[in-house]
Amino acid sequence: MKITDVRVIVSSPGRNFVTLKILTDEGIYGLGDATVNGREMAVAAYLEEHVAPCLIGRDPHQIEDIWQYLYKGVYWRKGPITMASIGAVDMALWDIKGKAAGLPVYQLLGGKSREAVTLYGHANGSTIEDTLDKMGDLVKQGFKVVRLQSAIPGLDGTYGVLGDKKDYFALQSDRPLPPELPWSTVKYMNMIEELFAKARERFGNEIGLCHDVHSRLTPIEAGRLGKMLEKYNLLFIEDAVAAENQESYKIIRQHTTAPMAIGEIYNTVWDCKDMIENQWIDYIRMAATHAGGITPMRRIADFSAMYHVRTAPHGAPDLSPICYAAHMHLNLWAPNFGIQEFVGFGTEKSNEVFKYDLQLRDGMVYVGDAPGLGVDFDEDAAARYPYKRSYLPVSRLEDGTLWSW
Ligand code: EZ4
Ligand code: CO
Repeated sequence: MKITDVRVIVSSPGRNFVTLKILTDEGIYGLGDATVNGREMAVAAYLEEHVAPCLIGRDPHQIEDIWQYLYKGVYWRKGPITMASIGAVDMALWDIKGKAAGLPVYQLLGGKSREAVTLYGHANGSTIEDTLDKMGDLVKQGFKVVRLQSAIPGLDGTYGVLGDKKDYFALQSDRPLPPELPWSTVKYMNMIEELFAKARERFGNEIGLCHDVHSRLTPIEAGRLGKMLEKYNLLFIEDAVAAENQESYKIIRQHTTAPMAIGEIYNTVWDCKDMIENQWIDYIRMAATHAGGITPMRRIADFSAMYHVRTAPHGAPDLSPICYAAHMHLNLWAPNFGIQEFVGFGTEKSNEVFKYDLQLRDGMVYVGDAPGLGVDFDEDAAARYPYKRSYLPVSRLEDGTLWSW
């Protein structure tokens, strides 16, 4: 089999997606997701100008060699643009191999370790009561784990809380530049315990709870947060601290037994190797798109398993359904799978473009038996939704200092 064409399609069915389609001389094609939110055209150019020409004529079955060629064979290793480009190629090649073999990708990885994939849903509210009402809706739908985020009194607009807006995309409205949102660690620390205390009061001790801090704290503040929330038994606290310095998590561990999760913006295992092998974290949250595809996600899962770290892949709406499907195959296989983030199966618009064979039942996803990744992409539908420049918000302290988003 030979690769005959490589197409890069940037579309915006609700939000921007960079989709890679690799075609072969046998009529089989594979799909990959290369979306890097806010920097979509950089990945598209990297793929079109620098990667596509190197793929034409190659045997798509040689997934490992092509991965090494695009990683080690390039002077510039790592980084989100490079790794998302490699990630899309890798996903598309696993898709092709599955279709050629007539098997879903989870079978190629080693088969099912479980019947379905457990999800956590998002409850984001403008008050604690509102957040808990939203949690109630998810519990009614059968979710066993819910992530809670609530607006902070005295701060206008808080991470995860979008008011009447559906997503960060809508938040930009007529100003196509990054929206700005305020942050105060003092105000946050003063309110956060009540959210989890009331959640346990109302929903009891069985339901799983998660929380995303979005890298707003220092290590010692995160230690204090962990201690404060320990008695509410969270499944994990996510991104308590940005960890360019991985030793930050050592400090957190010295102060709390609250489980820690991190990884959604990591590009290679080198970003989290110390945290994993020192057992400073409990869940690794990397995404197939941003970590360089299914091949390294599989390696990271195995490496993590040796250190009691479980997988909890990122599931934001800016990962396309192709990445989501890749996660579902990895999640069905990984012996140390923990949980999958879930914010819904796309929007009406994105569902015109992407077709997939996944069923949601009682807070779990059941994966169909279609060969490959089981996703299809309608190029004509995508053409109806052209790229639109967009950014995530930035966050600032109340005095204007730029803070972590
Ligand atoms: O920050 O959607 O865990 N999930 C998240 C998401 C992401 C945004 C951008 O990818 O942190 O809310
Ligand atoms: Co997150």
